[in-house]
Amino acid sequence: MGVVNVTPDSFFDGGVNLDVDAAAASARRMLAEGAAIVDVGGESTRPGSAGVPLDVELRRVVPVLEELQGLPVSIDTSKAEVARRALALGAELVNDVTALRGDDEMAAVVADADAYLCLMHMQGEPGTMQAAPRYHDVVSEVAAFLEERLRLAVAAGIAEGRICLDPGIGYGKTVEQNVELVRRLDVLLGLGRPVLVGLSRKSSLGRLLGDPDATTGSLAASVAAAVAAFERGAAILRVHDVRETVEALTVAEAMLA
Ligand code: HH2
Repeated sequence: MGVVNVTPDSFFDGGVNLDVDAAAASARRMLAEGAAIVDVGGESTRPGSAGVPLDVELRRVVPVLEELQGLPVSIDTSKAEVARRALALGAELVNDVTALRGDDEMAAVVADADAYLCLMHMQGEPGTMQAAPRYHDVVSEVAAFLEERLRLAVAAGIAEGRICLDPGIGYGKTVEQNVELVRRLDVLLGLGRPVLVGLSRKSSLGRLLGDPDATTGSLAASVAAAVAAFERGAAILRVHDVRETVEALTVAEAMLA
């Protein structure tokens, strides 16, 4: 899954794809480089972010989605109206980082469209989530949360076979907790759904390399993280650097499968 943020402030590609033509070109390039789908988003949820109003998010993503009609697209949003418009324009998957907690109408929008859905774990809210992440056992708590959200989604009429689960790397978690979630990914796989992991360029990678103030991670660190998550069973890797990740995963798959 290639990342296309139509935002001025995303933590890694902020501003790069704010222009419609640039965003569409990035998406097409990622698909040509081997991405199975591109994840278009109009709101940053990086630590400390405040969110954007509906009209701003729509203004950012709708023209890009219009350009990408006919191509495999995912919409990264927690707003039902954004999801509705995106699905009408051909998006296939709704990537909701709030796991249906952000908008009461989201479940019905996904169910009515028979769309794919990604449910992600987050402790707290983007504005404050990194202040003091707290868990008794991060892996079992994330698994319990995702199991509960999966049940709720299915009860709302979304086909279980259309749902994937995501531990939410960096969303209210320390570096150690993020590492633990990947190391013990088998627990999440035990829920019986494909698991999506997004480690690409995240600050935890820079911090693992020894910079306690890192806000991003390097390309090499991101590729290593994708391979590690793949080896632990992740089915979908959400990445900014598609070509390099596809190359690494192709070799890893040949040797690890
Ligand atoms: N991470 C980001 C955004 N959306 N969605 C899922 N399912 N999983 C993730 O790990 C995930 C996500 C953050 O990355 P990015 O989109 O590059 O940054 P920003 O939120 O600043 O736009």
